[in-house]
Amino acid sequence: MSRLVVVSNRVSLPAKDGSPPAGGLAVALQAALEERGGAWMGWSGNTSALAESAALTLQQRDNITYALTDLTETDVEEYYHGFANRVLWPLCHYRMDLAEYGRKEMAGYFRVNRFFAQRLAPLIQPDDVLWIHDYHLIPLAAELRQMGIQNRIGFFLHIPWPPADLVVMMPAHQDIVRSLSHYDLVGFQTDYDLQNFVGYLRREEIGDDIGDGRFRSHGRVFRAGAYPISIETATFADFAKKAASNAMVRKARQSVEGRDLIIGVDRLDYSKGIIQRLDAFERFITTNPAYQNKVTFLQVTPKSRSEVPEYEQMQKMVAEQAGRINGAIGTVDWVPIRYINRSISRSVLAGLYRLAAVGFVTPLRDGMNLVAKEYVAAQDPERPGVLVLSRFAGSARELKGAVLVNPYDSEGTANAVAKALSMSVQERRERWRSMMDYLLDNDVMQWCDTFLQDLTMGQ
Ligand code: GDG
Repeated sequence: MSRLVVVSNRVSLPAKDGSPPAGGLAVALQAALEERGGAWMGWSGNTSALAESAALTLQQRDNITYALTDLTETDVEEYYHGFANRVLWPLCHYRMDLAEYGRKEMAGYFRVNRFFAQRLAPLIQPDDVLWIHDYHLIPLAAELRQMGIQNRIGFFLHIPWPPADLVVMMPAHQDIVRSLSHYDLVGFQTDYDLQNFVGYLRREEIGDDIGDGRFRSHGRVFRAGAYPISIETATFADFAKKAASNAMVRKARQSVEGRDLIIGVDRLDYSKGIIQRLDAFERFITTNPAYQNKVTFLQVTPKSRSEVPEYEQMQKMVAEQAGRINGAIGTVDWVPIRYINRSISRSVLAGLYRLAAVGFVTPLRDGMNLVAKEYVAAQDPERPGVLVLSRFAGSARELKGAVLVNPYDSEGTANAVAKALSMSVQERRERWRSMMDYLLDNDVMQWCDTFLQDLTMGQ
């Protein structure tokens, strides 16, 4: 079996005490690395004045080398905050209105990818299989190819790939798509993303579908497919069951006693539709007054990317919105919305999912959305809650037992919450069982194996 070399913007270093990493992706990639041996390279998260000349920091844990690089402040500003998070992220989430394209940032993005390639190349052995992750590193294969690296290289995009009409609005779109043709396998979250990508090749007349998931573009033949990412379903289900005895979860249960809990969990990001969700919740209460003092909506929203102005502004908007709604519909003995603006432990999170009658997952656009899958896995099979899920999350393509909503339709979303809360236990069980069976068969290990199998196919 070939060694595996993973590259992602950030690296998940294993805990010193040997405990498993938090989050399914890190667990799956670490398991794949342990099985095959290899390396995981990425940015350390640190800035350094010397990054250009500094060597990689290597940490060896059994058969895996963790290789970390610092970046200069300019690199972080241009590559990470600039092009990745202020151009590619908004564009791929259909928010070109928020994109701030600049040539300096684009040059920084390609420069840092070249820098990654230069650092990575000496670690690569002839038979290694490389797996590059996400929108920060799209040009990495092209840079490696230029340096003579001929290994199998796969790429997985964790965020959506938008329709051609949107992609062409980004001035650098040709360079970005040309870069993708240097991979052997390009993985998207859903068939919709794949269709959008194929539509772009056709529309720009730069690629042909030559059948069997293979494409010819820019003089290269590569494969592209949909590989919906997942979670460690069985482990998470077990974790959630055990979390019921967690002291914090017990306290939470006491504090909502007699009320149904509705839970929302998202990084603070405009793609997650938090403002629209709060509106829909307010509408649900005002149109269903019988639920006054009968529900608690808990929104857990750890801060993310606070240095990007849109995110700082959003933080204020969400806090103000939650405060306004609580002021408008709350009573002396009832706070309708509880808003937590920091990260909580994975165990408490799992316990809260299980406690909640409704998982309220309504992104305006999301590559997959693992919260939806975690919510399902965490449920009590006897008394499962109901997932209210945006049709614009990649996970809506798979989780057929969810109540699907359009988050731009506040009334429709409010009605869906009412429907979820009044659903019979039998219907809840049926809906949950179908989703849980699907997630047990399609967990993150299976995702990882399928991608790597396809990447090495015909090698
Ligand atoms: C990107 C794509 C795609 C959240 N709050 C806390 C916490 N979380 C954990 C959740 C979940 C993860 O963070 C969020 O994953 P999502 O998939 O929902 O969203 P993104 O971060 O935007 O991820 C997305 C994903 O990549 C994978 O491909 O699904 O579409 O945007 O695991 O549980 N965890 C803890 N405390 C919190 O407060 N411990």
